[in-house]
Amino acid sequence: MLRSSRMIHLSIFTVFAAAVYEAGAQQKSYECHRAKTPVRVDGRLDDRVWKAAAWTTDFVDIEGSVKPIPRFRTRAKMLWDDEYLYIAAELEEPEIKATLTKHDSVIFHDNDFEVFLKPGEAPGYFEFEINALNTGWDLYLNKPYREGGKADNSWEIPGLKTAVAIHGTLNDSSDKDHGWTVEIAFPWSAFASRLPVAKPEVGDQWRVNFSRVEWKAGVTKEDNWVWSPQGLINMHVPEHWGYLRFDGPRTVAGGRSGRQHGANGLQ
Ligand SMILES: [Ca+2]
Ligand SMILES: [Ca+2]
Ligand SMILES: [Ca+2]
Repeated sequence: MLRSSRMIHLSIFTVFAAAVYEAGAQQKSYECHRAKTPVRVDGRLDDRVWKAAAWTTDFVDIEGSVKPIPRFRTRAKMLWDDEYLYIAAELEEPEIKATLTKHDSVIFHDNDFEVFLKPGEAPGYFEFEINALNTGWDLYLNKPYREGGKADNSWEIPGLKTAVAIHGTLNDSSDKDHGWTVEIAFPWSAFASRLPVAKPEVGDQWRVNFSRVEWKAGVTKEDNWVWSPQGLINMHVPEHWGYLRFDGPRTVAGGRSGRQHGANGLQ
């Protein structure tokens, strides 16, 4: 009895989520090129190899186009090589703030940047959150919460490299900041303690999404801005994430050498 009512509940949720999703969302995809040189993980996005990588589209509200465009611009880039999956993020922010300094804190209690990665068909996936103090929270979900999944904070990433650059002043509201930039290098060995994940090959495809939690003074509910809109206020629906497509090195064709994607950003 209990079990069937729970299943009905789940199927209602699924139908509801699908309907909302159709109304507000459109999945994104990103061609992730092999990096010709390693990324220097210092938080600054001025590496030559980043300049040749495309920006994602600007982040939108988690519910999609049914909600207003976010107040501040957020976008990301990805690269990969034999050692790492590299992620760069740029978060426009007039007042950069962060308080949490303990690893595996609930980082979204601060303004944050979040990465969600699902490497294969197995239901498990990985989440990483970071704040402007470069404090990280790595966790594994064996399946989505709505299916009874549990957060496993004991997932750790030996060899992880992260850095944040502050373009302005941190925790000083007397001025107006430009924003913060993030670099993350996930070693391919990061996932093996939970799922049999191998280094990808050209042509492989993972699911990925990025989220930014932004708090506004005097408002108790946070904003959630994401790359690939979820269609509902829930990041834990991996089937709504975007696609990460692993490609070879970026080739220059038709005299498009040095072509820039998007306006110059925070470096
Ligand atoms: Ca750098
Ligand atoms: Ca952890
Ligand atoms: Ca400031």
